[in-house]
Amino acid sequence: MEENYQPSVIETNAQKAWDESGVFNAVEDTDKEKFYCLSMFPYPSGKLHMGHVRNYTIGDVISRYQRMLGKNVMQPMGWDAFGLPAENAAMKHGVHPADWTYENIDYMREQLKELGFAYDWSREFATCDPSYYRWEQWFFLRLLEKGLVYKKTAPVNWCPHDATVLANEQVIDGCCWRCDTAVERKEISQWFLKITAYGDELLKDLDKLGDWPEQVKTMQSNWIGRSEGLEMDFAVEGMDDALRIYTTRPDTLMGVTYLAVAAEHPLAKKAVESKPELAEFIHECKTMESSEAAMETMEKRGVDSGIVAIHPITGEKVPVWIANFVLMGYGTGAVMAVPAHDQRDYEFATKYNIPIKQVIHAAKGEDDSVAEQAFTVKGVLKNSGEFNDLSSADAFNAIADKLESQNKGERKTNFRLRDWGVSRQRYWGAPIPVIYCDDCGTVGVPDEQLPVELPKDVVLDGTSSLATHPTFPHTDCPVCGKAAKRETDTFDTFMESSWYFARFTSPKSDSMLDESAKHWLPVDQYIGGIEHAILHLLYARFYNKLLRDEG
Ligand code: ANZ
Ligand code: ZN
Repeated sequence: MEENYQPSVIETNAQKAWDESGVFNAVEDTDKEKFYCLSMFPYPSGKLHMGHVRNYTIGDVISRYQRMLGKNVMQPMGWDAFGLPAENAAMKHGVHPADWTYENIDYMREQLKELGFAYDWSREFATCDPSYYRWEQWFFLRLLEKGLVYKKTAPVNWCPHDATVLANEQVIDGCCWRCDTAVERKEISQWFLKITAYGDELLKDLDKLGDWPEQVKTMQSNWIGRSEGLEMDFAVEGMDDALRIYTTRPDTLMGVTYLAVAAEHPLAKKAVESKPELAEFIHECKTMESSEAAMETMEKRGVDSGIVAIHPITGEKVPVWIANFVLMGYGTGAVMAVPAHDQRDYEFATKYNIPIKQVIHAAKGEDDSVAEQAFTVKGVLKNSGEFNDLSSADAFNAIADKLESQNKGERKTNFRLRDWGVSRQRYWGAPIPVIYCDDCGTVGVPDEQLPVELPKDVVLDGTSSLATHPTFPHTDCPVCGKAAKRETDTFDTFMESSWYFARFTSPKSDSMLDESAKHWLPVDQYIGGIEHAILHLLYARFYNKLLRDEG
């Protein structure tokens, strides 16, 4: 026996013995309570950093503790292996993204082994393995059949010089990272997953997550952002179609002094026909940053469209403005503006000299003046004719009932949550398994042709993608056999990380998941960073429900 502890000798020997005996390989055992301990799998960036060591040590300590309690512990490890850094490294060092990725995996696996973590390495996989992403493609096709995925145009960052789409990380101060050309917003057709169809359930089921940190549940709840309101129609002078708006405060209806529509709203396009000078403002809005953070702080601007709407109760004329603070992607892309009771509408009205009409007063005599700012809390109605003296809550119902009975509106629940855009115009990702045929339209790749493998022979110069590959886009239509085109977008890498937790239960299965999933799921303890509180954990919860509904 050595006098001093010699890690390189003792640990190497112990780790070799663990490896050979597979001591940490989890075997299903119905006599013991199972414990599935999962640490967020790493992106194989090159080498472990101390953040990894910290996170994985916590997971390993918990696993050890649970094992000592007599439980049958499963602690797997794998690699979140698709994504942009591999393409950047490929360009910088002239190595193929696949080679770069798998080399990094080999290196980092050794590091994790040297740290002595008790992983079940027999379950290891990388998400860039075709044997993994084929099931992601297969599952996407099931969702396509169910109508839970669809295509629509959405804006991307576009470099006109390189003629390429840029990821957000590739836009530096509004310019292309490669050539410094000003980046434009361009609308292209992309795939979406209908997460909004599960919005109610994702919100409600937060209550079932007893052990999740409150902070995470609150963040998810705010992100989902459920709101109950009313859609209502304002007739438009000289037009057949009414303008439909969405409001959460129908009680303020009698205080409306203007309407506002998004620059992309059809009515804005109509307005340009008779007022060409509006075109410039509309164009400016389109190139503007549309992130929510930017929306909050930017200067509120607008132009009077010249179009006049009719108030559904008083019959008064109400001007329609085009405003940069109205988002086309939320509600109906049009709002009724009540400057007395909404701060944004207030600032806008003050700036453009639009009247401010107060219709809500404080219930208990607090200061409810609108001389300097909007009065935004609920209260009692005044200046509202037949609705005077009702509380905001009662007025909501009275006004909703009245408009519903006249077919001028309907109650509507909205979510701040948007459908999940999963298309990426990048090379290093899982191909989206769809074929476009001139005669048959959009056709899913038949199951027996999966996986649609990512071709390896690409030249990576920062502008290339599957779309510029010499052969990949060309195929035959699976329905009629004529020449057809493949989809050349790849999946957002969150698609892989949304279900890897389940695949670890059946890593070698020749179906997406097998009976083992029933044994090991749910994950009993998940360990990772708070930066994943919303997107990753919300997508994973969504996928869990999708998997359930697919049986
Ligand atoms: C009139 C009103 C009066 C409003 C008032 C608020 C206060 P949440 O809770 O997030 O659903 N809105 C509706 N669609 C919009 C869009 N596409 N872009 C920007 N704003 C939009 O917010 C709903 C409220 O946000 C709606 O209720 C609408 O303004 C605005 F005293 O209508 B409100
Ligand atoms: Zn066809």
